Amino acid sequence: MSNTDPSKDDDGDLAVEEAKPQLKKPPLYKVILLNDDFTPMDFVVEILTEFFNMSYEKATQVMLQVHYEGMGVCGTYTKDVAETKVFIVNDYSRQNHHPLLCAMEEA
Ligand code: TYC
Repeated sequence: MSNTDPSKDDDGDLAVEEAKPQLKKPPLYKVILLNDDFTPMDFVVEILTEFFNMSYEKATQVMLQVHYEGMGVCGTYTKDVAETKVFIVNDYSRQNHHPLLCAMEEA
């Protein structure tokens, strides 16, 4: 009888099982904008075109989604890039005295 099960290997040698590859994709994060009653629509469109490389049309669509539905996704990034985008957008909004809130959540 042939013996192919390594755990029943009885020849006195050490049975070595091949390790599974440990290559996991890094988690991704959605960068989101939240609605408020005070930030001008034009400013939100500027944020989306300048910091998220959207066309004027796409930026207007996303801005209106945030305005009517409460939140919208600006893009999906690795953790470091998402954190940097959130920081830059919130910093730029405060510099311009707008309460616009940008945040991130795991995708
Ligand atoms: N609701 C704002 C207004 O009526 C516009 C707005 C849109 C604000 C998107 C924030 O993330 C936002 N001026």
